[in-house]
Amino acid sequence: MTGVAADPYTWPYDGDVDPARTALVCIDWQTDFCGEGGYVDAMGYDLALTRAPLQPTMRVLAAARSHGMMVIHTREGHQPDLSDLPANKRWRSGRIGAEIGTEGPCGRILVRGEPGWEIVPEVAPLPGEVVIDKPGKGAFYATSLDLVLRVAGITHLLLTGITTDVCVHTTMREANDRGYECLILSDCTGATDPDNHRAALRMVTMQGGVFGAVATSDALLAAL
Ligand code: C5J
Repeated sequence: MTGVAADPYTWPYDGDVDPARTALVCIDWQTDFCGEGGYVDAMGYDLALTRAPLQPTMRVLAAARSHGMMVIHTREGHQPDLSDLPANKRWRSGRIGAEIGTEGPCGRILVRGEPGWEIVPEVAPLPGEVVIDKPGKGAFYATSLDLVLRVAGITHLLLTGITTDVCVHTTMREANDRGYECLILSDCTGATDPDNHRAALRMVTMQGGVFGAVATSDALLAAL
């Protein structure tokens, strides 16, 4: 195994990819973000943008599993009584016609246990893989993710998921502040706006890699 050809440096900063210390994090691959009748669909965004990264993510997921890497899945969603839904988040979703907690074609929008909240079958968790349920955008806030990673000896993270500029970016920033060495996979992430996707990736590369580095799935697979 070698380092990954990435921007702005060969990742990771400290040598080669070590599968024992690296986890693949699959962020919010839920019907609500990439499926018909889900939250993103209800808001009127183009599902092709959030579905395009699915195929490359499937390849990376298979490779990570075959190398024995830890795989973490996350889901954004709220308790059925909406007790963990901030009033401003609810109000904002309502003003774009997709109020969290209301009924849609895939059940109640962004509510735990509803069909729309489930991870899509293409990248569904296998038994034994960790699934983190989060009420917010970042996967570290109000979850046990940091503890789970530290107990497993994980220091390096590979990030895939949707959306690049929201939950993936927030999680990458949270992880970076906690000292995790992060690589975001450019074709395994997608946003509801292509310019925001590009900008989010570019932000990572500033200041010598302010949040980590960016690579394609091909570059990662070549290194593995
Ligand atoms: C959003 C997410 N975009 N998973 N959530 O609200 O990025």
